[in-house]
Amino acid sequence: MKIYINGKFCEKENAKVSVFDHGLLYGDGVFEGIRSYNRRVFKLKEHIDRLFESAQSIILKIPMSKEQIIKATIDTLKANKLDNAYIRLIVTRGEGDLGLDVGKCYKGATIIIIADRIALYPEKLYREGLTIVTVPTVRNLPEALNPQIKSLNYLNNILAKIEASNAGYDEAIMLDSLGYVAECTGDNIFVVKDGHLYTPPQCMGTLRGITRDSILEIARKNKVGAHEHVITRHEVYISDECFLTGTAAEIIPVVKVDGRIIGNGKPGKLTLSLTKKFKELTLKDGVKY
Ligand code: PXG
Repeated sequence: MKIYINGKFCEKENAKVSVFDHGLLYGDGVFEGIRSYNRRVFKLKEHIDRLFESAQSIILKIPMSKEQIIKATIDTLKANKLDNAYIRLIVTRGEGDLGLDVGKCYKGATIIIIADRIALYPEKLYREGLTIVTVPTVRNLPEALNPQIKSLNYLNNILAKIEASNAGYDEAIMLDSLGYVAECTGDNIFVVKDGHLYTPPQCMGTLRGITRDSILEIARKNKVGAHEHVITRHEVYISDECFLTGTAAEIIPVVKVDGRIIGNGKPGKLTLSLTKKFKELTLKDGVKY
């Protein structure tokens, strides 16, 4: 496996960054998770735009243009001869002295691109559906660390994931500080009620997921009512269908929430038809390499 680090490719065993990198010391940096299907990178522009927005928000200068990052991503896919891949793009504040002052990172940002395969959940869960549980850890407050920033500090989500696992569930529902449903630990959440689709708006605790936006677009194109609306736990419990979306997870059905069976306890009809349409889109859309 060839890993891209600051303009050079190295083998996995040699792909190392300094212990003084502020990405490690402080979680100071940003990232994207991107997928390619059949030699096409899905929503590449959207991911690169979001990477630069995350960087802008934390005043991190990426020492490459968007076009250069896109080329480096494609080069990494080609170097690894991967037709279908999960791409992890990481930009850290870089190597520096100890201390929070970003001025100590005298070498500039570290840019890493990994292209590999990924299976976020076992295959069985895509067929049978996930069980999810509301956890005590609430999603980061936007006025503290805005969830729109895909920062290298994922402790908020990791704690929620641990709580879900400890409770014997596959995934966690994280609430925002007002008690509304925000998202899961690495996925957005959707519910279906009376043929309409609902997902939380991007304010408060919800990342504006790129898969989420694709699903909203597919639904609207197919004349399904698709709404970005605050959702309470009650509305999840009484939904006809529920599913999660994310680049890594793609679309995965949910069949049990906080002990309540959703619908008939099986992946829902609209969930399955949106999954099919999403798969079709991934095969014909995207930047060819
Ligand atoms: N919410 C959060 C908190 C995420 O991190 C999503 C939703 C889905 O967004 P997209 O744009 O992918 O549809 C994410 C996605 C990884 C990794 O290790 C990345 C994510 C989730 C889980 C793992 O690269 N990000």
